[in-house]
Amino acid sequence: MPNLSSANPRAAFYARLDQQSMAPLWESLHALVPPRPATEVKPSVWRYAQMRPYLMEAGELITAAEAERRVLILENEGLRGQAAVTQSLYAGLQLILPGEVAPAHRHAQSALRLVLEGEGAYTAVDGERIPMSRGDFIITPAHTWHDHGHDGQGPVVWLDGLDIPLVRFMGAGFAEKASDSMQQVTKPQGDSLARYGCNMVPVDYQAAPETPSRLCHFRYVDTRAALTQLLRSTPDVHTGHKLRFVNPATGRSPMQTIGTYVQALPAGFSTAPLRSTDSTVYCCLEGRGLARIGELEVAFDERDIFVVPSWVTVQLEAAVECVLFSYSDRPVQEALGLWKEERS
Ligand code: GTQ
Repeated sequence: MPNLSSANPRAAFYARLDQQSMAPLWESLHALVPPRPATEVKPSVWRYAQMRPYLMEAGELITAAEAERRVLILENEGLRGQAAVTQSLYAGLQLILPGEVAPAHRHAQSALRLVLEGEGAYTAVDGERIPMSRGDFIITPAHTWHDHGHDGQGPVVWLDGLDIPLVRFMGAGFAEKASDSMQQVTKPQGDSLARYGCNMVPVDYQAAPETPSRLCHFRYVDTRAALTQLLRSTPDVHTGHKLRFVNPATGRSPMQTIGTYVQALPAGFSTAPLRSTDSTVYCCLEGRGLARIGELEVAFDERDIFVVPSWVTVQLEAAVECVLFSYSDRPVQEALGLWKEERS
């Protein structure tokens, strides 16, 4: 046996440090404090036409009740095994079939649903059933009771976006199942939209800045009407016509941990290069085009989902008029003074 300690005194020292659960910073300093964001997230795309048959197969193998949530997770190839689509966020496709119930539960994780296919399903949030139509964006804020059901015809599919990796990182997750699988309906349909979603709030309502949104339903009819109007004006060079969703009572993100956005791009429009520190998940709601994500060129079509990693330059080209929904951890980064963007 060579005498390790005299041949390589540092290696021997490192081995002894390892025994003490310690490590020398100087071997990893530049990886730990990189000159620019060095994310493991890979630019990636999931095509709806390719995913849909798997989802329908899942529908034959397990019921929503048995699964609790019948979801296929979209895993970033740089983060396999972590149920993560970016470092901080999760994405999945959820299927519910007529007559099914995904039973009521609540958790610390915030969730968004973006309805991609079908009609007649609902998400019940804190006693109010929110009907799901294609393109609708629905949130279940942290700790709110929610179940999903379907009284209509045909499969309903939506994109789930949650802050599962972030909450896991923080070690802050709690979850609880309700004793009844369906919540008691305590409010008429449309109640929260009327109270909080029409440029008004109840007369004595005061929302603290961190209060989760009481408006949980952002209807595509309303979103699309706004975008249709914006499409008559000049688009921003870098973002086209891009809006962020807000809790109307505070002007802040409807969820503290997930920022949500929608943008319209006129036919033939190309955005100028942009990069930002928030890895972002995009879902094409209308149209088709090309996303240049760093070196990668991703053709996208309706319902396709793609990821732009932190600090990788993105350019979007609309072959026809496009509407893109997106979500990221930007509100978290902003709250912590970390968010940066560069427009070229
Ligand atoms: O619908 O409550 O995709 O709790 C993952 C975890 C959906 C949900 C997911 C969840 C849900």
